[in-house]
Amino acid sequence: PQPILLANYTVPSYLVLKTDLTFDLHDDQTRVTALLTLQRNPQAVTDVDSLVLHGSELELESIALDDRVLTAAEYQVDGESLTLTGLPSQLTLRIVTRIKPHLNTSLEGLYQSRGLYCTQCEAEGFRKITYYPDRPDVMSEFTTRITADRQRYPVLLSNGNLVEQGELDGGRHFAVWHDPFKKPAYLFALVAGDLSFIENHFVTRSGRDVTLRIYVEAKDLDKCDHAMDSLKNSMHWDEEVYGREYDLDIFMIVAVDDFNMGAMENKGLNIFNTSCVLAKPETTTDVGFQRVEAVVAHEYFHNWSGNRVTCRDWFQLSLKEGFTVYRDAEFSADMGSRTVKRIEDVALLRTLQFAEDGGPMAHAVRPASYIEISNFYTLTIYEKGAELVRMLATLLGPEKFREGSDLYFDRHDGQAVTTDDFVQAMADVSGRDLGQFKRWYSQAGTPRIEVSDHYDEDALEYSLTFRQSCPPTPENTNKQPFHIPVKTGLLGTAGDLPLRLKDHPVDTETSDNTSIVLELTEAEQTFVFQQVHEKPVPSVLRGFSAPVKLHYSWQREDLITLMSRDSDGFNRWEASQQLALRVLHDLMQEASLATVSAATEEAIAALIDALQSVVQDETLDPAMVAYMLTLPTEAYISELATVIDVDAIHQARQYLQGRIAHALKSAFVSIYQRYDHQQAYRADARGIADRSLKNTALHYLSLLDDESWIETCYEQYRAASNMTDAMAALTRLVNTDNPLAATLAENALDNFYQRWQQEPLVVNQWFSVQAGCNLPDTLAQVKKLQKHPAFDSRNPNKIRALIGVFCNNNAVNFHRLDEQQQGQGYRFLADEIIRLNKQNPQIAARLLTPLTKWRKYDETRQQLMKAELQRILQEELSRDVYEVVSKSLA
Ligand code: B3K
Ligand code: ZN
Repeated sequence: PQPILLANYTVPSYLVLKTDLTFDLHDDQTRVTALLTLQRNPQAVTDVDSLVLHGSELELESIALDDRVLTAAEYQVDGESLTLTGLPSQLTLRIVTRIKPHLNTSLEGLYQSRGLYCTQCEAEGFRKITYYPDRPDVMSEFTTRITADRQRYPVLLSNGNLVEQGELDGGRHFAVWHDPFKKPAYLFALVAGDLSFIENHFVTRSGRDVTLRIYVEAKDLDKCDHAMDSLKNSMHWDEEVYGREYDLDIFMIVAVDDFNMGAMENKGLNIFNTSCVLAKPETTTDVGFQRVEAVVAHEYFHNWSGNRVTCRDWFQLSLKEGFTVYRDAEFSADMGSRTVKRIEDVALLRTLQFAEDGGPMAHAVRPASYIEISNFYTLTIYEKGAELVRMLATLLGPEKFREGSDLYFDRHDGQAVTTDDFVQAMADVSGRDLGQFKRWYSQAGTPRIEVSDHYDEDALEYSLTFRQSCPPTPENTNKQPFHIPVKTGLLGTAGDLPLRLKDHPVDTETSDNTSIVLELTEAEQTFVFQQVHEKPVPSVLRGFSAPVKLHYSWQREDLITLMSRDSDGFNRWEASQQLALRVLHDLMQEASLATVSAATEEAIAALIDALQSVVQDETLDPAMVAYMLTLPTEAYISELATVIDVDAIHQARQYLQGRIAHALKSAFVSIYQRYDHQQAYRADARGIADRSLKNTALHYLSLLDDESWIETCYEQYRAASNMTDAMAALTRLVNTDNPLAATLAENALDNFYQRWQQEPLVVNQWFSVQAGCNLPDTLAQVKKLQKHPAFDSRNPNKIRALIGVFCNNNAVNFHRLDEQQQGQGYRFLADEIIRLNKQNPQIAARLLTPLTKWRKYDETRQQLMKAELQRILQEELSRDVYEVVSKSLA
C-alpha cells in the first residue's frame, strides 16, 4: 500500500449539493439508493470533468447519469473507487448498491450489533455504504429514507429532523430524516432496531426547545440518567464558556454494544459504545462515571468543533479532536476538581502519548503522511493536540482565547478547514506572531528541557536557564526550537515569592505576580528575576503548561518543599512523583532488596516522612492525597527508562509499596476506619475523592503480612453497594499472593459472575480484573477465559477487557521470560492479531501497540518480539495492520 501525502492535497472536482439516500433493510441484504446532485467545483484548479467516487465491498446494481442508466463501458470501477469522465458541470447520479450488514465484522460502514442496525462512517466508512466522494471537504445536505420490518425495527433514525414516517405493505414501515446542515459523509448515521429511550428537554439560551433522547435496549433504561445529566451540563457549559448553542430540534444518543471506539459525533445522532453511556452505582466504577461524563461532553462539543466547522482532509484530524479534547477536559475540570483532572490527563499523556512520540509510530499532530487513517486516531492527535490548544490558551489568556474561538467559529462556519486556520484566528485576535508556535503541529517528538539556575546573593538576582532539544523521530531528524510556555513560580521559606523579571515588565493584568509564563523560543534562554531576597526553590512548568520532559536537579529537600507548599497543586503532586521516582531508581540499582544500602534507606525514610505529612495535611483534597500516596505506575517508570527492566521495575515498586504500608500503617488504618461505609453513593468530586483515598488506604493495608486485611477486603467486596468499592476490594484479593486471598478471590470471582452475568459491561470488568493479575499463570487463565461462554471474540469491548488488559496493563506477565513461558505473551498476542486482521482490522492494528515498543527492551525480549512482528508480516495483511507492523520493523 502507498502512503497518502498531505502535500498532494487538491480540492474536490465536484461538489455534492444534495444527497438523497434510501435504505431498504432486508435480512439478507440492504439496498442503498443514492441520488446525488452534483456541481463542478468553481474552486477546482483545472477545468476537470472527471469524478472519483470512493466505494469498497459494494455490489453495484446500477448507476444512472441524469436518469440515463450507464453501461459498464462508461465508467471504471476497481476495489476502491468508481471513476466517471466527460461529465457536464451540473448533473445528477442515481446509484444503486447492495451491501451485507449482517456479514460486516469490521464494524465500519453499516453493520449489525445484537440485531440492531447501526453505522460508523468516520473516517472512511461511508464508502462501504455507497459510491460517494468520501472526503471531509465534500459537504452536502442529506435526506435519508429508511424502510424496514415494522415489528423488528420499530425505531428508524438518521441525522437531523424527522420529516415523515408511515406504514408500508408487507409489515414494513418507513421514516424520512432531513438534516438542514451541510455535512461530510463521515458524519452520516443510521440506526434501526428495537430500542427504548429516555427523554428530556433543554431550552437553549435563545429560547429554543431541544428534545434530548438516549436510546438503549429496554434492559438498560435504568442506566441512562448520568449520561442525560452530563448532556444537559455540557449543553449549558458550551453556551456559557464558548457561546455555542445547539442547532437542531432534537439531539439523540444511541448505545450499541459492538463499537470500535468510545463514541461518534454524527450530526444530531451520536452513536456510543454502551461503555460510554450506561452507568449506575451498582454496575459502574467512578472511573466509568467520569468516562461517561467526558465522552458525552466530547461528542456533544463536536457539534461545533468538528461538525459546524470540520476538517479539510484527515491530516487536519487534530483540528477537531485536539480542540474537542481540550474543551471536554476543561468541562470535566469545571464539573469536578481542576487539579485532579489535570493530574489524570498529564499522567495519561506522559505515559502513553510520550511513549508513542518516542516510538516507531511517532507522528506530528498534523501528520505529513499516512497509509491508513484509522491508525491516526492516536494519543498524539487527541491528547497532544489538546495540549497545543491549551498552550495557545495559556499564551493568549482566557479573554483573547475566547475571542479567537469566536472568530474561528464565525469565520469558518459551514467550512472544512485546517489547523493553520485555527491558529490564524488566534493570531488575528491577539496580534501575536504564532508562526513558530506552528512547529508544534508539524514536528513530532517530545521536547526535552534542561533547567539550570544560579542565585547571586549580592545582586539579589536569581536566574533560570532553559535549554531545549527534541530527539529525532521517524519522519524528522532535525528539529527547530519550539515556542514553549513555561509557567513558573519561585518558592521562598514563607511561600510563593513576588516575581520581578528583568527586562520583562510583568503584565499585572494577566499575572498574579507569583506565577509567570516564561516563553521559550530559542535553543537556550536565560531569565533573570530581581530583588530575590533568598535562594528560592523553582516551581517550573506549573499545571504542566507544555507537553515536554523537564529536567532539573532538585535537591531532595526542594522536592519536599514543593510537595508541602507549592501554590500549584499540580506541581505538589509532581514533586511527590519525582521524589518517589528517585527512590525507585535507587532500589532498582540495589543488588538485592533483602538488604538495602544505607543511602537508599535514607531516601526511603525521607519519602515516608514526606508522605506522612501529606496524609496529615487537612487542607489537601482527599483525591490529591490519594494521588500523592500512589507511586508512579510501572508504565510511567518504563516510559522514562532507556531500557525497560520489566522485573526490576515491578519488584522495586512492590517493595516500596510494602515499606510505605508498614511505615504509615496507623494512618491508613485511621483513613479506612473513619470512612463512612454506609454513606450513599454520589458520583461527584467529593464522593469520588473519598472513595479513592479510602481504597488507596485499603490497598496499602492489604500489602501488610496480616490476613485480617485480606478478610477486610473480602468484607468490603461482599458489603459493597457500589462497583468502585467492590472492584477495589476484588482487585486486591486477586493480586495478593497468599492462600487465604486465593480462596477468597475465587469465591468472590464466582459470586461476581453469578451476580452479573446478564450485564455485559460488568462481565468485562470481571475479565479485566483477572487479565490484570500480576501473579504467575495469568496467561493460562486468560486463554481459559477466551473459551468462557461470556467471551465474544468479535466484540471489541471484550477483546480490550481480556486481551488488551493482559498485553498492556500486565507487564510482568506479558513479558515473562522464565523457561516455560518465554515469549508466550508475545506469541499469544500475535496469534490474536493474525485472527483479527481479517475480522476487524482497526482493532487488530490497535492491539499491536505493545509489540511496537520492542526496541525499548533487553536483547532477548527484542528478538522474541521482533520475531512475532515478522511472523505477522508474512500474512496477507489489511492496510491497518500492515502500516503498524512495517513501520515498527523499519
Ligand atoms: N470522531 C470519533 C472517532 C472516530 C474514529 C474512527 N476510526 C470519536 C471522537 O473522537 O469523538
Ligand atoms: Zn472526538
